[in-house]
Amino acid sequence: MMMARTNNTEMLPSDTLLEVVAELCKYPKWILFSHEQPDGDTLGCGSAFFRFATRSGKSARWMGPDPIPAAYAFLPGSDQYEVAHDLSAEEGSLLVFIDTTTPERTLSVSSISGLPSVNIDHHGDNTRFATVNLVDPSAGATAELAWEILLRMGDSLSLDEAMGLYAGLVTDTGRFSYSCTTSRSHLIASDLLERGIRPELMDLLLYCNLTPQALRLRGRAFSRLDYDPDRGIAYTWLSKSDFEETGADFSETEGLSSDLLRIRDSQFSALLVENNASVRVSLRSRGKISAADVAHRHGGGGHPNAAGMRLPLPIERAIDLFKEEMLESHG
Ligand SMILES: [Mn+2]
Repeated sequence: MMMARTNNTEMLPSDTLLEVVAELCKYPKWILFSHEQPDGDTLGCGSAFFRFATRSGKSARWMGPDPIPAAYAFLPGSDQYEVAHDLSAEEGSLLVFIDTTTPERTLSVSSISGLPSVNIDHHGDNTRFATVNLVDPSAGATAELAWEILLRMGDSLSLDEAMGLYAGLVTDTGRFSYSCTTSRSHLIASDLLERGIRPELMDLLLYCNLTPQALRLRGRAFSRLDYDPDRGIAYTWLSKSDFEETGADFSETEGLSSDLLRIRDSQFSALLVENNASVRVSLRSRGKISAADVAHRHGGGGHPNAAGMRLPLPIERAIDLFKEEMLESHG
């Protein structure tokens, strides 16, 4: 499998990647950060780095501001994941930010400026806040960068580590369907299969894990779908009472915004979810309208095809604002 990496110039490591590898080798203790509302990529990579550290005699902590959703509890090491909001890092440790656009997206680390840190990400809007910043927007998932890094650390990958990387790769590429998917994504998947990953088992773990409550919640969201056929814009919403009445959890809206784009000729979708005093908006796009642009106007962030933001409004006002904005900007 090394063949794939040496024959393809795209796979030659950048100086920055080698710098990240050098930093990781140098420090005996890693503190791994996953971002808020963690997804399969930030968690899958975190799991892989965490297991790799433990196996290679380093000490590691893995943490983030939000708990790991039940769907990702199968990831190796997730039982040792720490939910925290701030941290005073000990000297001699390396801070490793994974899939995290800005430091605000994870827990706050006091006096981060004085500490060695690496930032491994594929979001184009990453603010390059660390000492060493490996930001590669051409990567379909941070897992692609993590794979390259871990293999450069002079060791093989265990099945546990391969599992984390595969989870990140599959979820962030939308099961190899988004435009961010490249031949490199498939080469890495191929390598992970060679290492023992069984795709049908990963599919069971990652996608066949819904509760009946989650399906009932989806039913509510689909039943009040609003669709503008001229612009190809689909949106729907969920209120706090939808969660109370179905018994579904807030994390169980995962994938719902993408499902709206399954409407023929649809271009853009939004899911508005009432959560405490604000509304969380998940945006998905086929590209004509940049989801990241819409999110940035409201203090959110993400990719052109998938982004999110939070509106400090009651659900009715948030829906009105969304309708007005989509009519004004793209009418
Ligand atoms: Mn990612």
